[in-house]
Amino acid sequence: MANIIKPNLWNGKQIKANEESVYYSRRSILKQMGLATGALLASPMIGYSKNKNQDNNFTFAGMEKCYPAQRNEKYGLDRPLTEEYDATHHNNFYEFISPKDRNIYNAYKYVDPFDTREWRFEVSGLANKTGVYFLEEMIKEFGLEERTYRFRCVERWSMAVPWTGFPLKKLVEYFGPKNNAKYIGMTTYAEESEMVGIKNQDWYPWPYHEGLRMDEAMNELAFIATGIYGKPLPKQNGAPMRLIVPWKYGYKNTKSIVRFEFTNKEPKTFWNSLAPNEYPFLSNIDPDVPHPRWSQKIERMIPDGEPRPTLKYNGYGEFVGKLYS
Ligand SMILES: Nc1nc2c(c(=O)[nH]1)N[C@H]1C(S)=C(S)[C@@H](COP(=O)(O)O)O[C@H]1N2
Ligand SMILES: [Mo]
Repeated sequence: MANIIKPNLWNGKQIKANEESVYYSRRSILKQMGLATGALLASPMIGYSKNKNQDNNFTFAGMEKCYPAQRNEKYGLDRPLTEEYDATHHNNFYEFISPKDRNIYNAYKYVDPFDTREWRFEVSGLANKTGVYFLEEMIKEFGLEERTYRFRCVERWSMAVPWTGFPLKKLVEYFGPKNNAKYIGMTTYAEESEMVGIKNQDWYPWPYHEGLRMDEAMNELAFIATGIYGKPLPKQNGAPMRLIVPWKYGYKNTKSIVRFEFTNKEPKTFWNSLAPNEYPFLSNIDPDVPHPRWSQKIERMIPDGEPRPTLKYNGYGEFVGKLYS
């Protein structure tokens, strides 16, 4: 809990791990530490203050030159792209559900307080490199490409969008999982003063958390998106970095990631802990495996609800089928 070292972006990749308190929710960090009260919060560990009067979006010098990134044509679509407006104004992001709004998909209306500047994330567990890292460094290290993927929510709505980002494989290899690392867990930012849904829905097991098997994370399709439609991600789509695994149901696609944890045990997941029989760990898209409360044979494209037959692995069997044989 000692001093915060103001990080120097280009001088050494790693900064003090105790800076994690800067981006974890006060609550969750206290929970992790087993503390009941906020006594510690007066300490300098939250001294890295952000000026709330500025534009609070993730950015860095030169970021505009990264977008739009070149499209990787290997990943084509069988349908037209969803309109940008629809993909960015119909979102599932429980951290931004307002009790005053009857439409739970209106996250875009509530994201302004979400501060994504100088985004950093923690890497922990069974890896050669651990600590706190800046997203800016990762973008510069890995470069960016664009991919068009289909996307399918378990509730049956679907879309087709161009994501910008880098393969998750690059990130995994950069941190170097140890031989006994069999899974990677991912955790979303959680700060109740910035996220109306956390403040008002305290029965959920915040922060949002998900995970993949290591062989899934290393599959060429698994992608960390930093952008959409040739621009940086809007907050409601999971700015500034989120997972995209297009052969799995939407809830596996963790938004606004602040931690990757390499483990030898299957990570617990947010929806699985709420309804284990409805949201299994793998959650691969499959028309022949109904959700306990509805069929998965058909999906409906936003915004008009045009029906399409659901495809096994969302049509990505040639890439991921071998993982499950
Ligand atoms: N942190 C977090 N990540 C999340 C969610 C969420 O509520 N919180 N919702 C998931 C679900 S159910 C879906 S369908 C997708 C929606 O992504 P989109 O809003 O970019 O379309 O995000 C997923 N990632
Ligand atoms: Mo979803």
